[in-house]
Amino acid sequence: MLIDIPSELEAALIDCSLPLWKLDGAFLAQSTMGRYRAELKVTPQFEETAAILRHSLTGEGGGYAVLRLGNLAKALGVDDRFQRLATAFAAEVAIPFSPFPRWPLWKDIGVKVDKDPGKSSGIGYNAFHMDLVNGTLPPDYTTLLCVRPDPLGGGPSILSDARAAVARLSEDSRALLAESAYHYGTFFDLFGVGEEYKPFPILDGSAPGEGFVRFTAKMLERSELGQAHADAARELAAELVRGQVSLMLQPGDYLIVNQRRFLHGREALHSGQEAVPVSDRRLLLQLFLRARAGNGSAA
Ligand SMILES: O=C(O)CCC(=O)C(=O)O
Ligand SMILES: [Fe+2]
Repeated sequence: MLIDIPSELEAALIDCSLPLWKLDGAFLAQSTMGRYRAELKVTPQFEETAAILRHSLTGEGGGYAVLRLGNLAKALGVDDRFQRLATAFAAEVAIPFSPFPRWPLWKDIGVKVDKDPGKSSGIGYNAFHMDLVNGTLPPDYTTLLCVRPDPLGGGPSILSDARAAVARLSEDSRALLAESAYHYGTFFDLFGVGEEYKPFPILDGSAPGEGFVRFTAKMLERSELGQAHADAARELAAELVRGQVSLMLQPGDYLIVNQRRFLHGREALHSGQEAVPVSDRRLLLQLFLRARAGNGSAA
């Protein structure tokens, strides 16, 4: 769902200046969230906009949202003040945190022509996945703030309803996906996402909206899997593609994905990235969110 910021709210947000944020370990400090909330709740239509955002992420049939902050990005530039506003909107959904202790709260995803093309910051097709898939407690939300789209016009984001894709599979395939037969990637030096989960089941029997469809199509190429389990995972990957929506993030667009409902990925960037100066290439900023206690898994 695309969410526009009402123009009176935009005007008020351009005038308001949020303080620097503080971290409490890996998490955005409670004091910062309180301060941001106090500053923003008095702006016109902020509460309504935040409620629409939460509903589009956790309401019936929901699971992702694009908050269109492009006018704010234009007015403020995409540096600190703008990032504080995006952080404040994120904090209306759940608690911002960084699983990577050595990196700042927001992590750059640029474009690297020599990286594995199918991984984060690579130039190729980034297949359907959830972020931090191999932690026992992946982030409830992953969020991507678009600073610059691909100047050559490639790289639309792709999203797919994971439960809906699973529901279209045969019972036999679902039974295979429920076995602890899957693994992906390495796990070290991570905060706030539990322990390494290896091997893991893709389906854990949890109710819709709880638990995760713990999946990354990247494991089809990069992990050794048994034949039958790999085939079932390939069927799921195909169903995710069948059900996908794709959208091109514009400057200032803020994509928020409820990882308990939707999986995400990205189509390949346009060919010819080598010729684009690094400072002109596509740039996203990534932030993860943990649902507040008591909100259970849903919000
Ligand atoms: O580049 C993108 O749009 C998506 C990147 C992504 O999903 C990731 O780095 O986890
Ligand atoms: Fe991702």
